[in-house]
Amino acid sequence: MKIAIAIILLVVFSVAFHLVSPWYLPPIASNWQAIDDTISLTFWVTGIVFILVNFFLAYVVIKYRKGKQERADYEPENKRLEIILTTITTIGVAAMLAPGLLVWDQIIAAPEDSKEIEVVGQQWQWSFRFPGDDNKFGKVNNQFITVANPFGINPSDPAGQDDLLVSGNEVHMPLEQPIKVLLRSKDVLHNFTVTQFRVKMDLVPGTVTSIWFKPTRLGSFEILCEELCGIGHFAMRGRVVVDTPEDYQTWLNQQPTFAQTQDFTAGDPLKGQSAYMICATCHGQKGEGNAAMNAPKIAGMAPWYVERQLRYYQQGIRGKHKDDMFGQQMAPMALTLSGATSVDDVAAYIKTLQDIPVVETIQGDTKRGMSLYRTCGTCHGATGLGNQGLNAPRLANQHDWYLKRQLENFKQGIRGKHPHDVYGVQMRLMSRTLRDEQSIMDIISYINTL
Ligand code: HEC
Ligand code: HEC
Ligand SMILES: [Cu+2]
Repeated sequence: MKIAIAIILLVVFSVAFHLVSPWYLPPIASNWQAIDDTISLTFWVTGIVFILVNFFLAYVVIKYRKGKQERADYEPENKRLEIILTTITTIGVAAMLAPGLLVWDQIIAAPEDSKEIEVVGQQWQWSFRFPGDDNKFGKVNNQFITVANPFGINPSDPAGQDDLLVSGNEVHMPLEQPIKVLLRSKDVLHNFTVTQFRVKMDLVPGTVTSIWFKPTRLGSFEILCEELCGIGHFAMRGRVVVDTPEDYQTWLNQQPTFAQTQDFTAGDPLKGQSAYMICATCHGQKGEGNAAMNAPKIAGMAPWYVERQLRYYQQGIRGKHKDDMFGQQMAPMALTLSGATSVDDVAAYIKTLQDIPVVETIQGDTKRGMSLYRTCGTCHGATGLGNQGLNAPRLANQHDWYLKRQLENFKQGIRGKHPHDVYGVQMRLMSRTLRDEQSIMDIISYINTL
């Protein structure tokens, strides 16, 4: 009797839980209602079977309760029962799977008028390529991948010159336009998932996979990598912003073509030198940093990182948070660089500054820090020299009080929380792996040795 009651309660609780559970699909934002329908259908079929079979079991347990001495009949063959059960099961399974085949048929056939967008995955970020005016993607090959050509576009293919390149985890798409995404991986298996679009497809190194959808709702949706692709896997997130066609076109027009990214003219250090005068009041004549002014060392910093931070400060992506006391001092300074090339110029000047050793102020358990740093090294480099390909700046030979503050700021969401801070967000997620103050001290004491 107890068992029968337990089975009935199990069914009642399971059904009730399913009805009130908040963990259900988020509201759909694409044409794939058919996916939701097949999921519901599966729930209905398996749910009905679950309820019937368990109630039947409970019924049998109650009805045929007998004393301890009774023995059950042994009846291994029952042709009639077997035919009935096999037929019902077959119908149930077919009802569950056949509609899925019809949906799959639609999934693999992108409509004629789809726009193609290439999505490139790498440990642990997303980038995107549009075919440009000629509507044709340039040929790519991993052998062409360099820091200056991260997509690996063949420089001698004319079709590639006008390809529009979007690096930095956020892509825009027009509303009500069928999109076919071509998926390519530079290193290991990844998986492109946008829950609200109900799409999910692997990126396989060495081949191009694809999936299509039509965004049906304006908004900003998270791209997740749903393939365990290494230590930073959970930080491999991006965004799709669904725009009106006009907003989309405006955004697209701002993206650089491949030819433009190759036509990179470095800033002019001479012009940068005069702009640097004002920076020197806090960061020092030689860029050595100044603890009294809370200003980090900038000598030895890579131009790409300096440029990005200065633009972040200018655009209010960094240094805007109300608790970011020190960032708020820096932000107006970035705005003094107002000319079209001033940011590049000052970064070029900073590049000419000799690196100077810093003085340690933080003590911790260096050995523990070393094992904690292993994760960090996958992006920032084993010796902390930074990695442009992964957008991770140099950490070695930076003032330790500055590093500590940044880690705390990331942890508290003072830095890296702005919706457009696509690089900071990765670091914000990573900073959470440092549980407490002691871990921060230990890791920094190890970085001091690099
Ligand atoms: C009023 C003092 C002050 C002046 C002047 C100033 N900065 Fe800063 N700067 C700071 C402070 C403080 C920070 C650290 C902010 C933080 O802790 O988040 C900073 C941070 C930076 C960073 C980010 C470093 C990193 O590792 O992320 C860069 C790059 C930078 N400054 C460049 C410049 C340049 C270029 C100029 C001149 C145009 C300049 N700063 C002028 C105070 C100043
Ligand atoms: C997934 C790659 C990745 C990993 C792993 C990673 N970081 Fe970062 N880190 C970044 C990126 C990208 C930035 C630059 C963010 C920006 O541009 O605002 C950054 C910035 C930083 C900064 C700020 C530097 C400055 O000059 O302002 C510090 C400090 C830092 N990371 C420390 C660490 C530590 C410590 C770990 C290990 C717990 C770690 N990072 C792990 C990607 C990573
Ligand atoms: Cu991944």
